[in-house]
Amino acid sequence: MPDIASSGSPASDFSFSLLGEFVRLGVRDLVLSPGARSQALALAAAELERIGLIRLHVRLDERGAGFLALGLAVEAGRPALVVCTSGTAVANLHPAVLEAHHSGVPMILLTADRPSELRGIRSNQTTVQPGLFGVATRLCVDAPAPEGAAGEHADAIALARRATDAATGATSLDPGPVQLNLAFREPLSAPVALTPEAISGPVGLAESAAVLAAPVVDASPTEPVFPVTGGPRTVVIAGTGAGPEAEEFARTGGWPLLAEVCSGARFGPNLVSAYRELLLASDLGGRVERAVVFGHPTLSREVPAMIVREGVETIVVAPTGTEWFNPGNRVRVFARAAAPDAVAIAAAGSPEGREWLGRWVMSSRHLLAAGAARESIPIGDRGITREELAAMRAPVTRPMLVDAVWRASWPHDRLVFGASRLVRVADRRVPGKKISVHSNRGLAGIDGTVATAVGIALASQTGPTPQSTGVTRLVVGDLTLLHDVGSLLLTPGEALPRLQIIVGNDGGGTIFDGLEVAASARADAINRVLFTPQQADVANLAAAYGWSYGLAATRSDLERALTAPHAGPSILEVPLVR
Ligand SMILES: Cc1ncc(C[n+]2csc(CCOP(=O)(O)OP(=O)(O)O)c2C)c(N)n1
Ligand SMILES: [Mg+2]
Repeated sequence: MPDIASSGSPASDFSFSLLGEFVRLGVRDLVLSPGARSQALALAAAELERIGLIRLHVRLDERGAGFLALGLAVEAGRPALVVCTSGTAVANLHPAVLEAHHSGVPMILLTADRPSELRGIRSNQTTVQPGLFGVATRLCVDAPAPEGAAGEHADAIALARRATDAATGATSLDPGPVQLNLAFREPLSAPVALTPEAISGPVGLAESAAVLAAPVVDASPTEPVFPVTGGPRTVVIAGTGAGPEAEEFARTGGWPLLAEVCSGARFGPNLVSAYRELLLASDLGGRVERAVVFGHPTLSREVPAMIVREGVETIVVAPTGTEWFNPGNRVRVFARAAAPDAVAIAAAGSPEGREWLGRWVMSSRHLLAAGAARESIPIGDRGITREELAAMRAPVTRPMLVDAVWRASWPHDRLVFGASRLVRVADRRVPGKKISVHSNRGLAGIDGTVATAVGIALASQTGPTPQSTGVTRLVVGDLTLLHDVGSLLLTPGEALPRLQIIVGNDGGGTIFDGLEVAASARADAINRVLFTPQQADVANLAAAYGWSYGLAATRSDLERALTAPHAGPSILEVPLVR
């Protein structure tokens, strides 16, 4: 790339060098919130968008911007850049940084700051930004203000490379957030017009299919594959992030697969969907001698309870990350990868092996069939029966809602769950299906959920080879939607996400009704400080933000709205009884 240090503003020259190198390294999305201190980065980003080298997403609220970057990275498998100004703007990125830290999602923050002479003297909009995110960043660099000195172009390139390596876990096997805190001095920017050739080197968006197909994230473990031998009565647990490896492992070893709904492994012949009930059954869960865990299980108490039980040996497998799932500090083996050995594969075909697997799988199917029968519609053989009509007009229940969404979702779609109740209802009952499901389970916050889903939708539907031709559906509770309502604010002129938000509106946080204390404490106190009632008008919110809106009070409304969603962003409100 030619040195374009010619604008008259070292801030702008440095910004072009830095962003240009990120583009060359394969970064495609940049999320930006407005501010004066970050103007050089912002204007460079606008120019790169103009010549087709990046997709720019402008968001007013930095908290939503951070989660949008998280969603983009979850879907694309490579980091998005986040640009913001100095002061509280930076602090608003903290929730997304924590979620990315705990779920191992790459993210690169470019936080603009005052130069050293303006720090610590009560100058406006100035705080201590380096290190603000503590241990949550893989790398934090406080870069001094560029002055136009020789070598700054090379410095910018080196900085982009270091940041990308650290965020993707290229050498550390620990992907996560990176903060480049960038000081800028006046003149804060100067106009620059680029041609695509100015950012020479490999790729623009139009010719970048090969780069898009090969994510920057390289999660291949360097350690050997741990051999899991046959013998003990084994179950395979798949939590968030487990992916298809867990399914393959369970199938090869002939072991039951207890896969959470957002594990990416909820499919295949060995699947045990109703794992929570069965872990409590003495003749199944009670007889487990060994658990092999993939991903991060968070949706049940039964899984950690089994792992801490006397007589259960646990192996935890995670290709990346430095903090290991380890309930009660009882895990014996931690491995980057694992495979059943020859003894295990032979044992899988033995009568004992087949009996063990068969009992789990059949028991789960029976439980699921019983649950489905309770929600099913009786079909008459002579036209539409009165029962059918009544069933179609019945109010929507939570099981009905998650069943209908699950049925409507296909591999070309994306499904996202908010934290709270509905993800747990789904986890207990939906059968196997090889579809893409995401939930922010790093910290299971109810914040940033709308923005995360927008990011997943946008990343899945754009680029020269879109990964999804379908819709993204987000299933959330009312409080979770309201918490991130600001992320409904989209920017005119930007691509619209094909996103259907399905909000189960029960007027507050009904998950807390399940707490033990709800049975003993005063009902009005539980209401006031845990349930926290809300009466927001979702239809008017949708209208205010320009989202199309629908109400599904009955099963027939619901089925119709799910099979023919609006082409752009839409909200489907589903009233639920508390
Ligand atoms: C940022 C954040 N604040 C608070 C919580 C605690 N919390 C968990 S669920 C919940 C209520 C969610 O209510 P809603 O979205 O309506 O779902 P429901 O349980 O009613 O289905 C809250 C406040 C959290 N997980 N994250
Ligand atoms: Mg609710």
